[in-house]
Amino acid sequence: MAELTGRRDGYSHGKGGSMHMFSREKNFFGGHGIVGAQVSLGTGLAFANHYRGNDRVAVTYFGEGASSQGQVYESFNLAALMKLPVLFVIENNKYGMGTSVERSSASHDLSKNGTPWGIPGAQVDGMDVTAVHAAAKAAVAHCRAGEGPYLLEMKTYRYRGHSMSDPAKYRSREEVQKMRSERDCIDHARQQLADLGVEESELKAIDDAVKKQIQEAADFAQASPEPDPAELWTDVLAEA
Ligand SMILES: Cc1ncc(C[n+]2csc(CCOP(=O)(O)OP(=O)(O)O)c2C)c(N)n1
Ligand SMILES: [Mg+2]
Repeated sequence: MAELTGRRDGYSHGKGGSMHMFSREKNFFGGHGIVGAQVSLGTGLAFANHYRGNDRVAVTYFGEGASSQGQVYESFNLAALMKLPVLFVIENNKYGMGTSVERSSASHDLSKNGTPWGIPGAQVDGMDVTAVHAAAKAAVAHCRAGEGPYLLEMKTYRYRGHSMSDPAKYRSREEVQKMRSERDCIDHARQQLADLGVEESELKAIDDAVKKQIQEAADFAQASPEPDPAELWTDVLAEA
């Protein structure tokens, strides 16, 4: 939250914003302002893990819009060629910033986009947390066993535009409302827990704890000062 609001206590000291949420300590290597570029970075991280001989798997997330970018396929080639431990996750929420996947991609089953390189893939109901967990577990096991990359296409949805500059005119209000009322992933998880016998009061306690955590993060961010102008050029370039 501090990074999002450009504060000194943010992960990148408030100078990166949403595109540079980065925590070396948590092995979280952030997003990227260039759509699709995080896929090659994630593949590079997988190469580092492969080279070091550890058992880590790099997970790289990208949208269905990003999935048509050229460097995604350069990354697929290298990952398959070198059998790198990388899990590619396409978050197919049906829309990019200006148009639908049907209008922007000639491929209609994105889980098969790695086929020319022999990268196995699966489509997953991304609105069902248990389905996501099961698919991710199997895919990570594949990567960790030295079998090379794996591709998961998570079928999901986003209720808002990509950003404030996306008026989301590519779909109807009714479509959004229908997804919200019939397919919401949190409502679905709540129902799954209720079916397992979890009490309403326990669900409310989870909700309250989450709200408290978010409020604390927002308060922390707002209490943090903005970066000192003297910091403008620090942490921008690493001399090797
Ligand atoms: C190379 C490049 N082209 C265009 C943009 C502008 N842009 C930012 S996000 C976005 C749409 C991305 O769509 P998708 O990958 O489906 O992501 P979603 O917002 O749906 O998660 C575009 C075109 C960019 N940041 N980088
Ligand atoms: Mg999208």
